[in-house]
Amino acid sequence: MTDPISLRDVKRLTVQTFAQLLYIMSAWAAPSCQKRAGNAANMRRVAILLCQSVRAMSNEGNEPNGRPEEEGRGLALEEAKPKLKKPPLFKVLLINDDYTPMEFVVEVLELIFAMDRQKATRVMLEVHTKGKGVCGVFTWEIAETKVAQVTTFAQQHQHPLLCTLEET
Ligand code: TYC
Repeated sequence: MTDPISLRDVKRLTVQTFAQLLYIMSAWAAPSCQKRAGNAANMRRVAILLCQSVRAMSNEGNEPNGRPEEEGRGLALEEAKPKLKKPPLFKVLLINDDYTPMEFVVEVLELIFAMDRQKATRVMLEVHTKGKGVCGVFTWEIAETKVAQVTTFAQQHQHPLLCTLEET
């Protein structure tokens, strides 16, 4: 007759199944998106930790001669090296127009892009003469916030100032 299944076996199998599911699911987290790739790496790390605890659980039942009860039955996984990728960067650009006062543009550059008056004047004149100019380079969330701040501030003052972003 086969041995009855112990509570420890049930626990171990549950954790092992969960770890395997987690590992499989981590492959679905599309690596095209940086945030999700980070989540996938975390899921894999958790799955590996769970597998290690499953192995530890199996070893709790070692025979007196030191032979593990379940040698080789766990998932054979190696710790994945964390793949760190630099985030994509975005240029925030000001676009020239004929109506926004120069002084207002300088103020925007001082207020929203933390430039001193000298630098703000230089950037404003560059936009004025070349048609567009870079106010700064940021990660996506920050760049998007800066564009929104400039747009709202310009609208509040009824100026047609345009601000956009461009991937570097
Ligand atoms: N061309 C504008 C003027 O002569 C000044 C200006 C500069 C407007 C930069 C927009 O992004 C801009 N008043």
